[in-house]
Amino acid sequence: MPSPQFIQLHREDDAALRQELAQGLLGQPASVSPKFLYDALGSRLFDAITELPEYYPTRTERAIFDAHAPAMAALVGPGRTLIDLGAGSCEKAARLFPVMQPARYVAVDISVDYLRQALASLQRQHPGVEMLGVGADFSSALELPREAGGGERLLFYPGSSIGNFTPEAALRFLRQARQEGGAGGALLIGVDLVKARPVLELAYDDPLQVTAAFNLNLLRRLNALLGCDARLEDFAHVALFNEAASRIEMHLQARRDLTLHWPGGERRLAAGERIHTENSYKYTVGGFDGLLREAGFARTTCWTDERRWFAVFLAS
Ligand code: AVJ
Repeated sequence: MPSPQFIQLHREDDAALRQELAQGLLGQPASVSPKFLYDALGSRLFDAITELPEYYPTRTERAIFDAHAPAMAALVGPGRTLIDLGAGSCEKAARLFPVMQPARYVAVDISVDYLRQALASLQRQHPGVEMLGVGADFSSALELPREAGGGERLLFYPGSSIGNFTPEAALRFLRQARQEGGAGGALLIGVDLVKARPVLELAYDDPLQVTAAFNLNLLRRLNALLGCDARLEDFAHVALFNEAASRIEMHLQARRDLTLHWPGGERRLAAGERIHTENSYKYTVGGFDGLLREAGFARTTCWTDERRWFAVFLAS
């Protein structure tokens, strides 16, 4: 019985994380990186978000894969090294295995610990596929370890995670993806599309308030990591579609004048002032196709759902 291998690349230490958090809080406007949303509780809250009727991206993307995976596989061909960026539970990639028939599976996520269980059970179901778990943060730079191996690579980046990048950073990321793919490499990527404001805003401000809890959880992380004294009841969840920038923005808005304190610093917030916590960019099919070409991909194919709410691109 083969068993998956694991490696953890350089991990940011606590001092660096504290420094990053303090710098964000002192910014104008104050901000906290969305990467801090995903501790154990935050990851569970995100999983709950994907079950909400208002949060359409996950199920729309799944329907696109269910309908078109055979066509995608026909273009990609079997025997690839499938590199899953932000693998989490590995569930999305696992659904592609029967039709894509990869020779190797490399699951990358921030924490290698999160990958151990998922990969071990996936290995039992697919003993013929070589598996590797990589702990790495590719939010600033996409660099795969040598152990990821050669062979024809298929980079898999579902879920519209690319939406967290500014378009400039997204272009940089896509260029790196093209380089990491090498000659004959391909990228399979999910992208959320521009649509009517009420649909977008409800997806990020649901009536059950799960997204509000997901956002407010950042304050618990600030308190735990930075030793901050934020009170969750002092903040309101705000999600709005910034049409000019084509992005959903999430903020934590102060309900009253207050001051956040932490060892070595403080930040005053007036009532109504916000901490910017996330951007989720929305693309048009033409706009994202242009970005892929600018990044050096010569061939692109795109599949969408009937309402054209979400798109999956295959680029090579
Ligand atoms: C995981 C970045 C794709 O932007 O839709 C969901 C995160 N934030 N609800 C997204 C998120 C609020 C999600 N991504």
